[in-house]
Amino acid sequence: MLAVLMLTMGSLSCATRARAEDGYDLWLRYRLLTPEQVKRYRRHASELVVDSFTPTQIAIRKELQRGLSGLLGQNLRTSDTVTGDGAIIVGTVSSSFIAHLRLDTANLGHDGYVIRSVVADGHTAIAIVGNNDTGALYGAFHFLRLLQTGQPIEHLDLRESPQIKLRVLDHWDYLNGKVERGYAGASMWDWWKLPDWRDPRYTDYARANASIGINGTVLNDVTDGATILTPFYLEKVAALADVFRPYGIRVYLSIRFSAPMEIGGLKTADPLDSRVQAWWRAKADEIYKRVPDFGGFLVKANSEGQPGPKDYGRTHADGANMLADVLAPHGGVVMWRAFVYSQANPDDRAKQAYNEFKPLDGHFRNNVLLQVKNGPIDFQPREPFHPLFGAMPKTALMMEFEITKEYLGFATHLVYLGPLYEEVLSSDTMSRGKGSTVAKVVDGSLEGHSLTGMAGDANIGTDRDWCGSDFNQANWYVFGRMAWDPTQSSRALAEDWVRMTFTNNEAFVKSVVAMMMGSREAAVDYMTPLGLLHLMGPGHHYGPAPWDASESEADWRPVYYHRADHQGIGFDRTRTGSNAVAEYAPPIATQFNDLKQTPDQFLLYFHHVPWEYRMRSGQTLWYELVAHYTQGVDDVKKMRETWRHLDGYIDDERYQQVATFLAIQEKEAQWWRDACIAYFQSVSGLPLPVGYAPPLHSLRYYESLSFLYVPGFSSW
Ligand code: GCW
Repeated sequence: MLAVLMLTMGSLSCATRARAEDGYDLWLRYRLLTPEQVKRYRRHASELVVDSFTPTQIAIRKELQRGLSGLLGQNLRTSDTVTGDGAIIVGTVSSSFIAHLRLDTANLGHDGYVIRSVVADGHTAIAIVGNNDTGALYGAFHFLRLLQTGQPIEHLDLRESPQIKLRVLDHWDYLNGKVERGYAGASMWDWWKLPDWRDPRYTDYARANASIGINGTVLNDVTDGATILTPFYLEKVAALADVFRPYGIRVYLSIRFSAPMEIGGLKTADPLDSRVQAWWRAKADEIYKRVPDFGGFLVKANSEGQPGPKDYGRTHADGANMLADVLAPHGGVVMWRAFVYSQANPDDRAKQAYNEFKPLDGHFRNNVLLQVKNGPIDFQPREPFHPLFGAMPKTALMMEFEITKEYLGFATHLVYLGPLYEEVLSSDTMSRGKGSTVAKVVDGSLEGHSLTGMAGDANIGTDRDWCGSDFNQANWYVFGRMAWDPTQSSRALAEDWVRMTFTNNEAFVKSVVAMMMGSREAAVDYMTPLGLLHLMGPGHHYGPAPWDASESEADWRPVYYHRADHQGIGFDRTRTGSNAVAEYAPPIATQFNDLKQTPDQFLLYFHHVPWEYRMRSGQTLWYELVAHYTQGVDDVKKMRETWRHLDGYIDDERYQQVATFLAIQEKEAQWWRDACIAYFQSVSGLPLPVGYAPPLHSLRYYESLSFLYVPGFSSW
């Protein structure tokens, strides 16, 4: 009888555990560690010593208690003095209790922290000391991470401070609940029930962000309109800000430049008009009354149909500065987007943002950040770094990465973006000689800026797993960690994430990290190899459509970008072409201008190349193109194979979903390869290289596919 009961209990607890593994806990799972680890760590985690009761300190306590009780299976007692060996002491440099430990906390930096093994009142202890409360919170999460990833904690001497000041998620969420380019359900913000109902999910969102150092959130889409600035909504915004504040997260809003007309009854939004200025001043005052630590505004102006200062013959600087002036007295900033191009302008789209903004260098107020996408076009699987990095030394440039996989397979494709971020950040702009990396522009060290920032367009929604898939969580994670320190290795961050999200099992970690690290290159290969880009379906951006010319605007059409004809393929951006190369520092311009020196990965971005051109490999371009497309599909097959061997290492639910998503990815990779090869072959007129399988279907079949209600497309 007892045996039966135990069996039932066993399977029950198994079932409960399995049910809980729905991805909701992200990388903060805090599941019980192995018995050896528990034994090793428990000696250093017997009590929690705290001496302050600010909301952030309370959050720290809760997190440590939650984390340590989960990981070590024991509840921590809390006290205000050290009573024995193994205390964890948490506080800030300003606490007298901490001062007593005499730690070196000089120059810790805003939000920095130390984690040190110390002797306190004759007992061994670990001190987690922040420069301020938020720093202590970051330190607490770091400490938990050490345990989660199985690190030794016997002799700790860690010191960290963020290299970038504003580490921000941009939500492309509309007040109607939709998320532009969102593949993880609806908007998390339940505007209708706010401000009264504060979904506990908001707190978990804040915890997750704080655990990776994110300290800002833009709540609404850059094209959301002006309604968010009405009192009805500002009250709701204030409620969210209250939830996030203890976690060191400030709220920002996207604003519409024409708001004074839309909700203010004015006839103009001209930034030099005194009534317009007064309207914005009053609006800013009103916001700060409700949200004293409000971060500021994000603005998409004169871009893709949005209103802006140019409607009144003013410059982007006029517009940004007007807003900056009303925010400055409150300590707010303007994040002004450089994603600007105009269909009326026949010039190469890749050049337009540079042409528009470079002359404005030195014209922006010092609380303006110019938010520049990582590449000159639009978050494609691969682009060279944006030429504005390094070209505007007198302006604070912040990086904008896309975390949501608009162009990289939506929710289902496993594409780890760490290598993409790392590739861009480590690119050398050469603007001040060798070593002038994009990371150094963004962290302010190259040009001496103290206002610095990195934004990520979020991939978060109401899906139980937040991001639409387990592996998409890694992209949120790696964004936050890289925004903290843009020189980190995406491999090391992938490893942390795998350990925290799945298991510390070495075989599993090794295989999965390798799979993640290769996944972005695989996607580049099966979608847009050799410097191609923008080959996706119109509007919704789902699937391949290199033939498509249906979009109303030339530079929304794939044919604009690949320029394939009977002779060759690629966009000539050399000095004899559009001369986009000239926007890079001279050594880079010279390199990209020369077909022979251009790396294969950017070849067709900078050059129009004959199909029969001999590549470095000795093969023709046509051969290489087919080979890359095929390689991409083969890589996904290998990813599936890797995953097949990992059955049993983790819970069944997450395992099965990943397995199924990989199957979808393989199907869609094959589709991308076949559709692109079928199309390019119809243009090149060349036979398929020997040994390469023909597309599964005819070109006409691929061209006939059309899709309704694709997720993430706001125009349905
Ligand atoms: O990548 C494109 C997207 C748009 C987006 C725009 C932008 C917010 O397709 O959906 O709009 O960029 O960044 O402004």
